Amino acid sequence: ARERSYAAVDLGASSGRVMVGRVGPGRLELTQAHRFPNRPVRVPEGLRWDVLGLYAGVLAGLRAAGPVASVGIDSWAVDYGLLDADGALLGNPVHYRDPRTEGVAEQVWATLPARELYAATGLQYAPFNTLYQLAAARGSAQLAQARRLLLIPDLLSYWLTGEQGTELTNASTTQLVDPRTRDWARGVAARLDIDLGLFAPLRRPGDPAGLLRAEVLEETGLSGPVPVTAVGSHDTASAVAAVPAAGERFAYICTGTWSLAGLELTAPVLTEESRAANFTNELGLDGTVRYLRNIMGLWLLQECLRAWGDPDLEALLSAAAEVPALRSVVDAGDAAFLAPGRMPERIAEACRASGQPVPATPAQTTRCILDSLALAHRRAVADARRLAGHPVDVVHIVGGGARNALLCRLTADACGLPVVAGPAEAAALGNVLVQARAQGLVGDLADGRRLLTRTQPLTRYEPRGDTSRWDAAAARLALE
Ligand code: LFR
Repeated sequence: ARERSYAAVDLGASSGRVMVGRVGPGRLELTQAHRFPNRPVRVPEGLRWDVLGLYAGVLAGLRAAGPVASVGIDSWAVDYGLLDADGALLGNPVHYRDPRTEGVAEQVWATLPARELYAATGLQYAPFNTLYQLAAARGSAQLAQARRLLLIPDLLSYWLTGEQGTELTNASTTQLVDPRTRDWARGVAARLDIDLGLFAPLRRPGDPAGLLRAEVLEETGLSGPVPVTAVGSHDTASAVAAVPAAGERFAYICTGTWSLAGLELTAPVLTEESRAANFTNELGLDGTVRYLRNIMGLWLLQECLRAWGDPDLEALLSAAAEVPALRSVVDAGDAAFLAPGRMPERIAEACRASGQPVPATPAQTTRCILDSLALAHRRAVADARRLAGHPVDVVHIVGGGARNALLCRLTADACGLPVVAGPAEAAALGNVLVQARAQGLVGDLADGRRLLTRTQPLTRYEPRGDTSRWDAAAARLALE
């Protein structure tokens, strides 16, 4: 039987990992080769990614992975490194939570109204879309010197191979791509005076992205040639590719630092109503559109844990399960929670401002966060269904939050729909599947999903009770 191993580099906002996926007929097995922290660093000029540290982690991971038939890289979206005319990195990539984009969108909209921008790109408003980051950087010494812009996975891929490209699923998060043509939105770039020549040519998931350089082979102990394959390099694109769904009547929630909740569609929804609901049309595999909304996600809890000095999570979640349900909820979609710091206080303030009981203990705050996330999940799934006119029978939760039984159970209850939880390592699995497919070991998206269903442990949560309590809680936030 033909079996091969693939290295999936998956970089998240708080950690990176190199996973090894073993693929063969009826077989898909993932093991972790290496995991390393991703710690953003605050320097006088702002919040930055330690991208050299990440690259070092990738090299260490490839060494630990051992012989592989190919390497694929995915990471969070929108951020980039700038290269000078010699191909050298100019400065540390800016973190999307850096406040430099505050108020920038309004300036952009003065030139290109938000409605037109949405109609042309289908991208939700987020202050950190690459488009706004570039507008914020306008006039900076660094941008003036830049000859090339590479999104984070493309930058690492360049360092591994010496070859440059712009992978499409991640490019779609720049707000410079037209989701109908799946090509650059040249009109948008021209109106905003953004030089598309900064970007390397587009690549599609499955395209070859070069071979590991000789120095990389030496440093990792691998023997070449080892190809790098473009995957869905946006982690959410890889995660959606690994949603173990059958058919089309499903919604998904990719959970981690963010919750990305929505649908897989075959065409973008570019209506004004969709813009008002802040739904995005990011690009997925095989001509699909990831129609979804960004919800603050477990970031709210991660930031609280950091503030509380990292207490034991399991104990905290059991205590949170005992706290009465829906005592107080916050709007987990609110961009007010974007910046790091003082999270327990900010949540308390939001509860006070909406006239609800103020959570007083970590368990109460945790319960407030999980109830609020479930409520935001429910709202996103309901809005997506309505706006896209797409039926949903089941909600898939993939990513790290699939391990959080309380969150999955509350989401099932809030949605009034069954939740299928897993796989937790969806992004890495989607990454592996695209590489295996490029080498003919698996078939199309549906084939990969069948393989996932057969090989990955999944947990099903049936909704309990009716959703009226959730309707009442939503009413408190005056969002529905
Ligand atoms: C999730 C994610 C989201 C994107 C956010 C910022 O990891 O990629 O899809 O909106 O990070 O890049």
